[in-house]
Amino acid sequence: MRQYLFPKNFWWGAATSGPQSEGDFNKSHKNIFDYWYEIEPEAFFDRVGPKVTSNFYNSYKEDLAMLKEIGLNSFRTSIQWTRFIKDLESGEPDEDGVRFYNNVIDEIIKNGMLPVMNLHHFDLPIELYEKYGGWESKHVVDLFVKFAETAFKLFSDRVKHWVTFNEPIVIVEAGYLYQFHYPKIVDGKKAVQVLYNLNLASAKVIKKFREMECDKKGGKIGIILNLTPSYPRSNNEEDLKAAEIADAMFNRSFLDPSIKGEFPKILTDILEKDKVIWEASEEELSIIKNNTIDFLGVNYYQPRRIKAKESEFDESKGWLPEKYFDFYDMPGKRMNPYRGWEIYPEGIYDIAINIKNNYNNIPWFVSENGMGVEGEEKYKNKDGIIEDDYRIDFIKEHLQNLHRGIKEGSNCFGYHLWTPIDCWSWTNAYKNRYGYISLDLRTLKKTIKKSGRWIKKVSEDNGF
Ligand code: BGP
Repeated sequence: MRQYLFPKNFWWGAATSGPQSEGDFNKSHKNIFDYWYEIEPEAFFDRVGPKVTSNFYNSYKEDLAMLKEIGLNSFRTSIQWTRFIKDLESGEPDEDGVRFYNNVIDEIIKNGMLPVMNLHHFDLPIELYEKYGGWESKHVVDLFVKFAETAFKLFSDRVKHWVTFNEPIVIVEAGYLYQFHYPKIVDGKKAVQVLYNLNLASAKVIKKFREMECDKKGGKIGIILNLTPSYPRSNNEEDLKAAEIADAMFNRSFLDPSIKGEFPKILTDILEKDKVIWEASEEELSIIKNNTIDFLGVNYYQPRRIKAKESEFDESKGWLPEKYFDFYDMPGKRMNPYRGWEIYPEGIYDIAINIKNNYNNIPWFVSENGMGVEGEEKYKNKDGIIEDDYRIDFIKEHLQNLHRGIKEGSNCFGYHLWTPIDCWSWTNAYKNRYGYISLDLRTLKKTIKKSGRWIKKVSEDNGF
């Protein structure tokens, strides 16, 4: 008997991105990761760069057939700006890019899956960074809208679920605060402008989508945010306040404008007081106000533990969000030691209830969740299949918490694992594997793991 039955038409799927799966074959431009790997290969685990990744450019047919084989009914990937657009200024498409994405979309549909197409997954063309400062520039915002327009024109007849950005806060954090991604700048003021420009870009793309009447033809558009519920160390007032500010900075800074059309006041008050507020015009703010999303994707991996500041903020690096809180290393927390992320399945329930109570119960889905594990080879059985019971348990625990949220009325319509086939990860390259399907880096052979067989049954039964 199924103990956890999910709503009708639930999305059982998985997500990847263009830069992490396709390889750089035939691309007309380089993105910031292609470039960064060229100048600093040692920044990537085992010096493996984004050149081949999972070879999806060449093997998309076989790969998508495998996704069907494990019972998935929906699949997200992203259209690479650097592959799809030939002229970045005019938005004119690249012939081979058009051919490739047309084939991919057709093939997803042919295999009985719903295509979910994302327009940006950290993969800014390097030229736009060098010429204009990338997302620091509002001209780049407008070029992104042109790219989106070309994509809607060519694919919106078949693609009905669009996403403007994947995890835009990561562009801010990794590129402008904590140096995880190129350009590895530490500049709070720039970070704040980038945060605003990304919100503006998302709203402008949504505006374009509606002007082109993609919505009238059954299309829906959303954004994917990595939500990290911010839990205070204690219930004392200082810890609560610190957690509230961290939540406004890392979650509500995109959640509120995307759904309510407005930035949280607690955040804008701080940025104004500290004189680092973004440059914005009335017209832009009204675009943000009037072009909110149809659905939300939530990537959930880990919570954020916060405490009140314990030491004086060091002003020497200029303004940073940590002026208002410290990250809290909670003793005894359960960890994924390979990725260094806390495992806290209850977080997904809290997210479900937060969306229900504070965000008009907007339709949403889990757009990424998953467990990256190093050295999975050692779990191979005699038939060469990886027995990843730890992944099955991880997914089950998260689904149980999600189910509880849905039972209490949260409007969640799907669960996508990161990722269908082991794929390349930013600086970690192929260190940690996340897939339902394994990839042999040497031969590029793909093999379904135990979790892949398991999810097929879950998808067929719509629960477990
Ligand atoms: C998310 C990204 C994905 C993916 C995933 C796993 O933040 O949207 O692109 O990479 O995390 O994380 P990582 O690859 O860093 O281990």
